[in-house]
Amino acid sequence: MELTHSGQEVMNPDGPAWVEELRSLRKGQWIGGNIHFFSEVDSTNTRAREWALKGGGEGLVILADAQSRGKGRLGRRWESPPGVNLYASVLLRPPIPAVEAPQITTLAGVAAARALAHVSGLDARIKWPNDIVIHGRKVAGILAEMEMEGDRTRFVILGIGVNVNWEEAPPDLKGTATSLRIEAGKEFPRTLVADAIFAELGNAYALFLREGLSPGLQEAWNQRSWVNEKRVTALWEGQKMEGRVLGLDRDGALLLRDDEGQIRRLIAGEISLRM
Ligand code: BT5
Repeated sequence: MELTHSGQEVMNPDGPAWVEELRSLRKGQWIGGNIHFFSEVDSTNTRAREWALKGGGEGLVILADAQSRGKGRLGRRWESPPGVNLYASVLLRPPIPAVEAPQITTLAGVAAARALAHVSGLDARIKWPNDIVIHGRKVAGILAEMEMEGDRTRFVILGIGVNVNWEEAPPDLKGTATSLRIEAGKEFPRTLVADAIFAELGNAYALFLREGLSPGLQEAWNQRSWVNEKRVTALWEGQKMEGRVLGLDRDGALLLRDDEGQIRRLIAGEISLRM
């Protein structure tokens, strides 16, 4: 569905019943204890960044019913129709070096996959680096945008989009996108999906702050990975390589064994499965 950008941003201080319910579930909690809701916004990440620059506190959430310019990575678009899905951005202020900030995507992947599996009973998995897939199709995407201060992380805006009750994906995404509803054949309350994601995120983030990308978190990621053991083509900075995925290493890089038996580390980029 294409949303026409009205040029108007509709801030809704109370929000519909599902948002009110979410607020009461998250009351006093780290992630989502403070939720700003918009019926329509350009991008929750953009709004969250503005709050961050104005001194917003850690755990602040910007939530929207629809986005007119939902963002994916590298200038891509995130389809964000009203009334069905979840679009949320969480403000985090981890006291970590900037080089470690990409690890936030790793912990968010674990949290989102766990939450979606828990709520739906479906086998939600992480497709490196930032997709959550069910039966190989994308049900959620993560966009972590960070702001640096010297070599430290000033803040991270963690955006999560989940296709919850989409009846069907638009034609161009039909083969690659799905929703909880499509996979389970029933609707799910957005309140519960959001609550589960914020709760899992709080747990994974707390562990990360204590121990960094610990063996426990690495193991949790590997267990939920969709790509481990699979043959993939990886693209990074115009370079292409093929190999079998071994899993995530201690720094959050993906390890591949290429056809010559060499172990390669991928720290960014895209992978696609080879059938
Ligand atoms: C992502 O980018 O997967 C990150 C998506 C993050 C969206 C959230 S919503 C809340 C917050 N506010 C924002 O503005 N963004 C975040 P990437 O890996 O670049 O994937 C984008 C690609 O996924 C597109 O080029 C499409 O092919 C596909 N796509 C677009 N919309 C989709 C959807 N709703 N479901 C599944 N796939 C989609």
